[in-house]
Amino acid sequence: MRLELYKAVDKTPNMKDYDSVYESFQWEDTFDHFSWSKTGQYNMAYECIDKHVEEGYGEHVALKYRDKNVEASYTFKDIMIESNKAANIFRNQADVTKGDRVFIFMNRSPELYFALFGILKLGAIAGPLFEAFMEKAVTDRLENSEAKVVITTNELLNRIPHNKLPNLEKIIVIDDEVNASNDVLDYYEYYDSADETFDIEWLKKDDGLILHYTSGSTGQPKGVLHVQQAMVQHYITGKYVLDLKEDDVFWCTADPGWVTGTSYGIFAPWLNRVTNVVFGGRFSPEAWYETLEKYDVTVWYSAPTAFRMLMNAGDELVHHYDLSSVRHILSVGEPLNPEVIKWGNNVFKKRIHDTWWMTETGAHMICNYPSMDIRAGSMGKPVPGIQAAIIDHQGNELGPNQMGNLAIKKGWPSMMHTIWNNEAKYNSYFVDDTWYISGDSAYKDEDGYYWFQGRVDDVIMTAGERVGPFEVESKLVEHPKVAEAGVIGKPDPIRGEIIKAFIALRDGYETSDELKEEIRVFVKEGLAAHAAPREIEFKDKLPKTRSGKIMRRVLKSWELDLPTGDLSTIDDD
Ligand code: 6R9
Repeated sequence: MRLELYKAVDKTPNMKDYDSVYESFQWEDTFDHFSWSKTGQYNMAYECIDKHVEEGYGEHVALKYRDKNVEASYTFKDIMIESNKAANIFRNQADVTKGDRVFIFMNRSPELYFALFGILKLGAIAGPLFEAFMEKAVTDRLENSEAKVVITTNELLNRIPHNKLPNLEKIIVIDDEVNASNDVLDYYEYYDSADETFDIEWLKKDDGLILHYTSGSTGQPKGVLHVQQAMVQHYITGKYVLDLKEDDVFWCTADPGWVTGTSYGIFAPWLNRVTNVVFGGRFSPEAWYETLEKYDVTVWYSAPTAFRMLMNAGDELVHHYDLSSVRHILSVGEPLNPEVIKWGNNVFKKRIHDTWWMTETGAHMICNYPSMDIRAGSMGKPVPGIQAAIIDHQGNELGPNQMGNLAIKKGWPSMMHTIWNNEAKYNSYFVDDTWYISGDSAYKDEDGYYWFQGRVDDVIMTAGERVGPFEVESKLVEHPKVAEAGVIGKPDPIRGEIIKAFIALRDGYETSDELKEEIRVFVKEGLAAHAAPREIEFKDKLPKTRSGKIMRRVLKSWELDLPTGDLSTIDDD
């Protein structure tokens, strides 16, 4: 039996007419919504949580959490108090202050969300780390950001090589029975006596908010820094794209280790004061349908891989659940294929709305809106306030139906502020200091709809997760039997792409299936499960430029059985 009656949510879209809103929209028009328009002082935690309590919505349910053991519900007031306690503990025990990088390395749990807002209330920069990261992935990120504190659990603690990280002062463990020491603190030892009130640290619009590490085609993962003013875009896209309204129950399935899990798994719903569902367990079609049904989810944001996995579980299963509360479904992360759209139409009697954006853009860029005619296969049209274009390598705008680089006019509120410790990398994203170059190729049709074509670079999108080949290759060559490795994305019907590694062994080692498995496990345990190659092929030698750079383009051609093209045009850098 349902615990609560489903409250019907008004089905009229928040944005009733895309064209006229797009024409007249100014970012400034949204500023009134925020307290800083009067005070000049910013803090994301205040706008997401405390403000709602002050305005009389303290008892409104903010978070509904479930995993296989726990089910819990928290009001905005509960989260305010819990995050105040967290902020006090972090300040008093670990001396966290404004601008410090504090990482959260936890599986999804209510405490992760309390800790995150505790960090933000201190004016510190939160760095979420995906729970599947193993030691190398964790070390690279903590080292690059010079993190001062990590919040974690007993299970993940041994993946943080404390002694190799001179800047890391404290690790705070939120768990039962913590083995505390000088630098490893037991959160609950301080919890009962921690004050329930906290004076929020007020910030400027360009002060740091969150640091997400993401992969490019070369180099180590880079730290994309977002700042406080990103909230303008989180709020307005929550309203126009997610179509969030009072009484909505929203579920974003992404983990906060990825940008979708923070911008839309945390900030957008809470800036819009809606109930946010978090499912902490492993994926299973039953558990997912059950979550939709149990919480009467009205707006659901997920990814093509997840939809394809549900689709594979069969339509029969769906009939065991009452999914009639769902009124709006959205997708992100990979191309949304027509079969999935068809499945959505059948099963939910709803059109799945595609949204396009990236870690670096911080929020939605090109989307399908409830108010707009959708063209299946198109990513939609730019968000109000965003100017997009297709440009060539020189930065010239191309006309309709011409394929080129998808670019965005610099200066939107949620644009990354910098790449941590790498100004040159940041600058390399822009042409003429005007256009941000996405790295995706696309074209625009006569009516202004954008159509995704692929990545310009070698970045792999596997099951909606962005994996840089370089990071995987670097790990592979650490294996004592591997001499050289080249990694590509291989098309896959469920996951979009899978990671395939071409490997040349050191002299004296024989190829075998056991060795493939050994290498896979090596990456899985050293870097992350999702970064481990699903396929490995041994080669005597890998194709390289004269300077020794592995030519992934040639590997891809081998894989797809395409001509390898004119090899002399490959960059010789
Ligand atoms: C939010 C997120 C960004 C890359 C992006 C593109 C791919 C995202 C897409 C899409 C086709 C869509 N991508 N949305 N491809 N259709 N609707 O996913 O961020 O992890 O940084 O990945 O994902 O290639 O460049 P991130």
